[in-house]
Amino acid sequence: MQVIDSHTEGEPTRVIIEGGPDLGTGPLSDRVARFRENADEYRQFAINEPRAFDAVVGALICKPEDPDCAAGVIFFNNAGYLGMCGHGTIGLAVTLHHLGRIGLGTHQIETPVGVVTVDLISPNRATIENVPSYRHKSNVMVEVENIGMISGEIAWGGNWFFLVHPSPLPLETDNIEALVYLSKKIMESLAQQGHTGSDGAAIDHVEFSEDVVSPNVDCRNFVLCPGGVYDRSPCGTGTSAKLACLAEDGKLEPGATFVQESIGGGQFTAEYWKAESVGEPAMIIARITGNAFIIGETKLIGQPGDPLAQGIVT
Ligand code: PYC
Repeated sequence: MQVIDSHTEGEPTRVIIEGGPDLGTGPLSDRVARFRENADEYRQFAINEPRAFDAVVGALICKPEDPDCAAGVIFFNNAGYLGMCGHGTIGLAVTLHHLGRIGLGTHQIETPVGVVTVDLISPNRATIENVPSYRHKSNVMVEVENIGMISGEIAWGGNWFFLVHPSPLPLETDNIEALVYLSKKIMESLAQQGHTGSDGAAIDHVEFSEDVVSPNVDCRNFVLCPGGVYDRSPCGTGTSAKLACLAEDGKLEPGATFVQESIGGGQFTAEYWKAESVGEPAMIIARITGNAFIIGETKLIGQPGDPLAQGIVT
């Protein structure tokens, strides 16, 4: 299997460019189901230790159904499959450009949850225009064993998020272990207490955020991803969900710049406008800009007789 690795504001993306599964044709939502049911060993091979580590997000390039799209993509990680991935789409665009498959400018990319637009501003900087995002519920109370009640919002940004603001713990790197522990407990409690997205899907990302008093940054965040690791970037789908909540509360005007910083210091510059939508909930379109850099071109090998040829399956 041939892969290209990049990082977007610190968060890795591994794009499979050769040797991935053939998932046939049809909507990407059907192809991701085939990937999960019939070809999950490819995900494990590409993403599990020792070939990768838990924070890596994989991206399988697929032929798009829509001829106007430059590519289709299915994102996956150590736990399974993602609807969309903001940092991964920026990494994918930079990778496709590195391969000479796309030029600078605007391209459409098909994902299992809809078409996104990516504007490749330079070989290492891109803006994505995400699928419509919205807040599903506010003031959701979840009881976390030995911790107490935590209040948050449920929002869609291409994945389902539970957003807690202000963060229950200071967003400092010394607290990462405690933040991972607490956000995992919240994610488990959400599932146990029956909180889901509007479509009944699991809420598989938890975001803590805090306002930042600085001329260059508006907000710092910490995002727990489905596989129990935190996003090293400010999380594109999480930032989209956050913008949807700010828009609903009238705390951020359409077109106003919002700089989101990750706990590790990577930054996304974001803005939104109101999507044309009928009725409730009100939808927004988030635009997220960030940098990505190529860090490796690798051939992944599985030798006969290797008991861990699939990687370490947990
Ligand atoms: O950037 O949307 C994102 C993302 C989701 C999971 C990891 N990164």
